[in-house]
Amino acid sequence: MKNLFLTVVCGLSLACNAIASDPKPANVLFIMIDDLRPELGAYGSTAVKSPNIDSLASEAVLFANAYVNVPVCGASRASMMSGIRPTEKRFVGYQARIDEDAKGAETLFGYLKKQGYYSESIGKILHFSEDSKADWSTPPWNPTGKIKRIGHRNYQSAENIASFLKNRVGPAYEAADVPDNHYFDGMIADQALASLESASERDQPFFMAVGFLKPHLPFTVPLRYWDLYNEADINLASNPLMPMGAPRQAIHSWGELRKFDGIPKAPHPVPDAMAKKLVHGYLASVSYSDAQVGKLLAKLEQLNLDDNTIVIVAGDHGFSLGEHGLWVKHSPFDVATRTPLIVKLPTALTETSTMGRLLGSTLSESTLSKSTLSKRDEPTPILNPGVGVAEGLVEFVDIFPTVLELLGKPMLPQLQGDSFVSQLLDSSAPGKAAVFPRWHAADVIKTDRYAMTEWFDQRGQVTARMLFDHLNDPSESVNLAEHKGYESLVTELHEQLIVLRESR
Ligand SMILES: [Ca+2]
Repeated sequence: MKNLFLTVVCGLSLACNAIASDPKPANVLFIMIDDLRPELGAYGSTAVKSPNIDSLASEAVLFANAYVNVPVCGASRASMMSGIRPTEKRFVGYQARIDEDAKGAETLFGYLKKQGYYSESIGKILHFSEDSKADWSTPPWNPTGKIKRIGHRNYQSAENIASFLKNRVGPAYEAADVPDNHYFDGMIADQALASLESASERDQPFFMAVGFLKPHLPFTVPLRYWDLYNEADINLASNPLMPMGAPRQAIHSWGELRKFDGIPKAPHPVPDAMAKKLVHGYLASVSYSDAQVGKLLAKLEQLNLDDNTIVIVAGDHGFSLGEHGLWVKHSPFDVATRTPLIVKLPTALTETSTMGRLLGSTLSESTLSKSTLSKRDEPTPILNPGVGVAEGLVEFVDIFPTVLELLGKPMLPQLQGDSFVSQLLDSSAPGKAAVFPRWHAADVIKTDRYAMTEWFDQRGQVTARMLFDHLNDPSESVNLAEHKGYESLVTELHEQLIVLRESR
C-alpha cells in the first residue's frame, strides 16, 4: 500500500521523485552489450532471435532513436559514464579514459557511490579497468580465459588456439559445442548472478554495471546459438554500396575485421559466402548475449529486486554488416551511431494492472485539472508511464542526468546532456530537436528527419559533407548535400552544428 501511495504522489507531481522519496532508494542494473546495433526483435528485426530483451522491452520504454556520441567502444563508454561530449581531443578512440581526457570529472558510478550506492562493474564497462577505478565500491571484475595470451578472443577449439598461438591470428568466428560459461559472457553472467545475490543481502542500494562482450568480434559463441539460424536463409545488407555522391572521407577499410584469418586484405570486399557466415555469427552472438540478459532478469525477479530496480539495456554503438560496403563501426553513418536503449522502471511504478490503471487515471486527472482545456469534455488520453516505444531523439550523454533525475539526486554542472525522464513517463513525449554523434574529424547533426555529417580540418573549415533525408531514404543511399533545393537546410544544420561545437 505504501508503494501505491507513493506511485500516486509520483503521478500527481508528473515527475518521478516518488522513486527518490521512497524510503528504500531504487537500484540500477545497467547492462551494456558491446557492438549491439538495433538488431533485436523489439526493434523490428525479423532476422534475430532475442526473446529475453524483447520481453524486457514489452514492459519498458524502448528508445527507437537513441544515438551514441562516438561510434567506438572506449570513447562511447567514457562519454556516457561522464555525461560529457566528445571533441576532437576528448574521447576520441577505443583507448579513451575518463581520468585522462576529463580529469576531475565525476563518473556516474562514482557520484552514486558518494550518494550511498554500492557501485560495481562486472565485465566490459570502461575500456580500462584502471580508469577511475577508485570510483567503484569494489575493483572491476573481469573474466579470465585459460590461456591469457589469447585475450578477449577467447577461442575454445584446439585448432583455433593452436593457430593463434603460432601465427597471432585467428578466425573471426567460432562455434564450439561448450556451455555458456566456457566463453566470457557466460562467466560474466555467472558473476553478475552471484553479485545480485550479495546485493540482495546488503542493506545498501546498488548501481550494478554488467558489460557483455558479444556481439563484438570475434563471433565466438556456443554452437547452440549458431544452430538457432539457417545460414542459407540469412539476407545480406540491402544497401551494399556507398551512397551516391558520398565524399571519399566516408569510406574506411574496416581494419578491425581484416586482421582476422581469412578476411580479404584492403581494398577487397568480403565475398558473399563469407558475409553470410559473418552475419550468422553476429546474430548468434546477439542471441548468446540475449540469453545472458535473461539470466540476470530472472534472478532479479527471483530475489524480488525487480520491484525496486531500474533496468537499463544499452549497446555502445551500432555496427555495419556490409551496409555501404562497410563492416564494424568507426563511421558517422546511421548504422554505426544508432544503438538500442531500453529502460525499465521499477515494477512498483509501471505495473499495468491495478496500479498502472490508477497511475494512468491519476496522471489524466492531474493533467486535466491543470490544463486550460480541462473545461472541455475531451478526455486526456490515459498514459502508460514506463511502457512504450519512444520515437523522440535521445543521445547517450543524456543517460547520466536521466539516472540522477530518476533517483532524485542533484545534477552536476559537468553534464552536457538532458534527462529524458519525460519520455519515460510518456513515451510519446517529444525527444531532442537534434543529437550529435561524432567520429574523428566528422561531426554529425541528426534531427527527426535529417542527418548531416560535416568533416572539419584543423582550422575548423568544412572539407566534406553528407546529408541524408531519413524520411525518404532511411538506409542513406543518396547524399543530398550538393543537391539543388537543399542549400538553406544545409546552412541551417551547419549553424546548429557550429553552435554545438563551440559549446562543448
Ligand atoms: Ca563496442
